[in-house]
Amino acid sequence: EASTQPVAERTLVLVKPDGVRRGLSGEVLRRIETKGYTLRAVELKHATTELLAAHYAEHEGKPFYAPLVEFMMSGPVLAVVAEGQGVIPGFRSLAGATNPTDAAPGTIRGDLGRDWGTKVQQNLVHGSDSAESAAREIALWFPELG
Ligand code: RTP
Ligand code: MG
Repeated sequence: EASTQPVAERTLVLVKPDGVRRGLSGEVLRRIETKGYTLRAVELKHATTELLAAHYAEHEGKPFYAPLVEFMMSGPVLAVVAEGQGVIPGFRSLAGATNPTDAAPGTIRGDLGRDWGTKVQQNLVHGSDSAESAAREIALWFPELG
C-alpha cells in the first residue's frame, strides 16, 4: 500500500537573490538533476520577513542575521524541493563550503561564488543541513506539499 511506503529523502534548496539576479537558477537546477536527484517542486518566490525569521531562526541574534534577512528579501529566490537517496548531504556537497573563498572547485559556490566586494551571505544557494531541517524548511516554503 502506498501509505506504508517510506517517504523519499527530500531537501530544500534555495537559489538566493544573488544567484537569481546573475541568471544561475538554471545552472543550479542542472547540477541537481545531473547528479541524479529529482525535482519535486520549483517556484520563484518573494520571501517575507516572517518566512525568513522562521527559516533562519537558528541564526537569530547573530551579527549577520539582520543583513542576511535583508539580503534574502532583495529579490526573488528560487525555492526547490529535490528528492533522492542521500540528497540532504549530497546537495551540501554540491554547494560547497559556506564561504565561496573556501569552497572547492567543482562545487556551486567554488565555481560560481564571488566573494570579492561582497559578503559571505551572497553565496548563491541554501541547502537543508539535516532531515529535521529539511522537513521544517519544506513545510515553511511549500506548505502545500505537507
Ligand atoms: P545555508 O544555510 O545557506 O545552506 O548555508 P550554510 O549552512 O553553509 O551556512 P549557515 O551557517 O547556516 O549560515 C546561513 C547563511 O548565513 C550567511 N552567513 N553569513 N559570517 C557571516 O557573515 C555569515 N555566516 C553565515 C550565509 O549566507 C550562510 O549561507
Ligand atoms: Mg545552514
